[in-house]
Amino acid sequence: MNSPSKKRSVFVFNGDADGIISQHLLHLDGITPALRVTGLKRDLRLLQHVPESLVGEEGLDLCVCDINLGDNRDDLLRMLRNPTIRVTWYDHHEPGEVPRSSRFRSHIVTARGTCTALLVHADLARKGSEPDPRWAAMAAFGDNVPEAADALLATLALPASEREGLQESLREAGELLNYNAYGESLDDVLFAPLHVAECMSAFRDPVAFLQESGLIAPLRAQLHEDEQAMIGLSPVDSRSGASLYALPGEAWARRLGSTFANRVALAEPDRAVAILHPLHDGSFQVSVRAPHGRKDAPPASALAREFPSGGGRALAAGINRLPPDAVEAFTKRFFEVYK
Ligand SMILES: [Mn+2]
Repeated sequence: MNSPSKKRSVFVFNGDADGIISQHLLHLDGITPALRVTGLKRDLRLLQHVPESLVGEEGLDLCVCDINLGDNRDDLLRMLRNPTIRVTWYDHHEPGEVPRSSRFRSHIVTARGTCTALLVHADLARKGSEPDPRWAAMAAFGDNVPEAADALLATLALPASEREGLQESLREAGELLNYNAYGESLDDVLFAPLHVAECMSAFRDPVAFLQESGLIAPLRAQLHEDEQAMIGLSPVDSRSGASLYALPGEAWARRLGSTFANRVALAEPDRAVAILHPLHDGSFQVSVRAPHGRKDAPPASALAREFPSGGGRALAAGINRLPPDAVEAFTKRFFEVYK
């Protein structure tokens, strides 16, 4: 347990399963934050929302979970200039250069197969706390690292039948909380991530949370409905090496857009996939998936970077904002690159 401190704490975290559960583990370990700051998956710069007025004379402990340091570096450096602020950062995204300060502690591991809640869990365990592994397992399922989740659950030494049941409910909950963080604005999601975190704060037992929070059944129903809508989608243009999809401007499509991209990419390993997600201002967010079954395929990130606000990784990349008058140019390049 943390020793009682007069310092105020603020939790800043990604609004998906991993972010919410990471800060919950810190809360269960004895920290009650004066403020929680979170958002949807697409809200990358969360540190800017910590009000300077919170930094009282006793100082401030900032715990940041599952958000990228690189996207928040300016705000972090500004805060570290205040000698009463201490920052602890847990994350698994590529951070870029990490600031050096005696008041900055980072637990950032970018290796595959981990997620932030696993890092928090390990840190607490190392300090002698006994965090419940079922929470971090739920987060790991949500972040799509099921091997790590299974490994954590194996430490519980449950009878096989019981473990399988637990695995299934934690997997579903992790995936549902993750799904709940996707959208363009809070109007798109069933529960604001802040509400999810506040609900969760009352539960020490993850199974009680699943059964009693009232969050899981409505999310399950909405996901089912969204998936029904998704089944009817076909590409607007499909050629031998690539398929292009345009999603409708509806809330379900904003929630399921990236799930859809991954699903199509998995189903068609020899074909590149691009998906246009319409945004409220008339422009498009674009997801690009390179054909993972073709070793010689050009990286999706190279194509994405040909356009402003584009970037990503070799297999999965994107353009944050493609103006409507650039759609034609993008389509042309996409089918040229992936012939
Ligand atoms: Mn994560």
